Amino acid sequence: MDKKILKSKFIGALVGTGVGDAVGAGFEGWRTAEPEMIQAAASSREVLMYTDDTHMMIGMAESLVAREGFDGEHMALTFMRNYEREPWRGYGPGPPRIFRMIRAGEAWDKAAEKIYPGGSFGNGSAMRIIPIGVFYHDDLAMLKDVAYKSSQITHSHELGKEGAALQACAVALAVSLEPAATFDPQEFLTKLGRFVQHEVYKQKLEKIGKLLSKTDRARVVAELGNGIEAFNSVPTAIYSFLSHPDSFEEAILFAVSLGGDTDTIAAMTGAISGAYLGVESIPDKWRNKLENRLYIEELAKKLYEGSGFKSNK
Ligand code: AR6
Ligand code: MG
Repeated sequence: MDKKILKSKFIGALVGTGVGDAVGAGFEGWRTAEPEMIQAAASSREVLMYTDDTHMMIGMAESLVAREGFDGEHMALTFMRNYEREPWRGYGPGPPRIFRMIRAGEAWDKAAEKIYPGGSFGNGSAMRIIPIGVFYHDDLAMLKDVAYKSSQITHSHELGKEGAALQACAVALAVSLEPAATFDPQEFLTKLGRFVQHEVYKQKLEKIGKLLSKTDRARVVAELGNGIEAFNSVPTAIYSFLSHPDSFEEAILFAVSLGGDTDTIAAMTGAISGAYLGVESIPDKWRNKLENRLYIEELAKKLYEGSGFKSNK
């Protein structure tokens, strides 16, 4: 693939996360939201502020760049320090408890097992996984291994880890697609189906395939979910992208219109769409107003430059 295109896809994935997160943030918990209302809310704001989703995604990118690949302890400490500087970003209940345990001396890969039965299956480890998705896009076996390990920091439940790996894979496949080739959503789903192991996700992917010919929002929510659990949000983000593969804006408006955990579902949708279409596909009216956009772009460029020399500790 042309280097300029690949670089634009890396930047599109990270900026797409931030824009989706920020555009969706005002609608969290809504039953549904009309696209006109979503547009109006975004244009009424001077700065599009992001939430914990993008904040953690930034921490993941910072750690991958600093360590030239995955280093679990470094990543956990980066998440913890970022949280301590900006605890007001709207974090879920689990991660702050884990950061306090790590601060008190608990091992980075053990703390998460102490909250919730079997660990968390919230979508918190999938919403931040985008840097791993782009950095390891050409090695899906390593991507899966690293996605699981990164999830272990805060989300140790199998369904949390698998959700993070699935989102990483969707981003990686989107990065790898040649923009000039014809896009085949069913082929994209087949590749994701080969990648996942868990029945819960395999069934959701099958449902996505059947729902693609329809555009019934209520049915999408009923069958795929729009909740805080990884299995009720990652498949919904994949659907939002696959049903609007040619337009970043349409994909985001659709994701937010579904209501529920709108910031996270739109963040994950924006990541996949931006990874496929590149940063130029993100409307200027949103991109230019994204908080910390230049820093997020700089991180994406560093990930792009470092992605030839990956490590996995
Ligand atoms: N059993 C029952 N409920 C669970 C379990 C479990 N094993 N695991 C998770 N939950 P958490 P996150 C439920 O706390 O994933 C922000 O708004 C439980 O109700 O690990 O980082 C972001 O924008 C728990 O409170 O946090 C995202 O929307 C919830 O899942 C979201 O929060 C979240 O899991 C990310 O949250
Ligand atoms: Mg959030």
